[in-house]
Amino acid sequence: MRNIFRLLLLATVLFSSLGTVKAQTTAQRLFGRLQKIQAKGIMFGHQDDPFYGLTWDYVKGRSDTRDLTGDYPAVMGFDLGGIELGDDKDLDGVPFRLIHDEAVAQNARGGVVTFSWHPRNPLTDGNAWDVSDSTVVRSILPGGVKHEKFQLWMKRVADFLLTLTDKKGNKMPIIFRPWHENNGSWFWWGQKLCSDEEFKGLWNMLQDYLVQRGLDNLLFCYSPNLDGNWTTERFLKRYPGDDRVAIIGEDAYQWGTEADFVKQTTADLTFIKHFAKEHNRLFALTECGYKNNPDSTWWSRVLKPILDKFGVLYFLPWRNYKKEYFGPSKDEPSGKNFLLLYKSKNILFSKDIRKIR
Ligand code: BMA
Repeated sequence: MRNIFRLLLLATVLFSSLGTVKAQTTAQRLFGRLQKIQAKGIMFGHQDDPFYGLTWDYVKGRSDTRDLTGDYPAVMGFDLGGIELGDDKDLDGVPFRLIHDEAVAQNARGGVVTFSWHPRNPLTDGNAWDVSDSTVVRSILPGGVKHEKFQLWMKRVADFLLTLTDKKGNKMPIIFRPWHENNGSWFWWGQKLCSDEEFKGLWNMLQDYLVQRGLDNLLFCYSPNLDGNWTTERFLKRYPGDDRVAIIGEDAYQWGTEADFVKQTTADLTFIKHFAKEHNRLFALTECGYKNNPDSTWWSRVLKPILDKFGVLYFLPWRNYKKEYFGPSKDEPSGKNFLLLYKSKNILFSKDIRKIR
């Protein structure tokens, strides 16, 4: 009798867990996969990696990361800035057709894809950095003068994201990272440009719209900028909520001294790691780098200890634009030093994660 009960119990547990697996969305599956990856190590990511590098532009299959290490980044970052206007190219001149193709290719090779969005200013028609007016967010929320206009902008984002499918036609998993660096005041959605309530309204309006368009493949990432002084109270003021955010990011560049960078990044990641653990979220260095890297030992001496100390999910140096590059390359002095990271067992590239499903 007891055995029958045990069997029944087992069957119920099995059945319900299978049911859960089946009901999982693409985004939830990605979350599970990322948890497994994080247990293995730290993914290297790079913005705009397959489009251009320090000495080349638009050579199919080429990548500064691959030229240097022999492998593609585990994570590739792309931007949607410009899609809202129906442009053919993003704000950095990359054709959306290519962004589509490379995002699909990265997914097909078992890599991870993340999208940010630097939309233009819907009120002034300036760019994302136009902070001349502090009523922009209000103007696009329900009842605002630009609400209708912004609906169209969101529609164009959704239309593009819906084209990103795997070869079976299923929507591919994407880490979506809107309204980044919102604790700074250099984007029209920044700290001094809207109230806490307006910011949350903005976040929710976009997220709800995309979900309602059937985009259940987006894992939302909330990524403020380097702060150095987070408190839970202040962080929660604009945090959209555990039901809305899967990954907490940190954009942390070394703009000033090495000591400041290490101190502030350490303080922030101490806070974020603790917060993420308590809230069962993942956390990552969603943007990072040292512009035109003047320190040929920066990767292994400055950044690597921080990565190791906190075990972030990934770190993503920004693009290798010739005038302003952040990622590694064989054509610049710190490239050799980056190879130490490549050779480290815990730093993961494309081939290291493709079998982790
Ligand atoms: C910034 C710079 C800009 C670029 C923007 C969006 O950090 O790299 O040149 O337009 O990111 O990629």
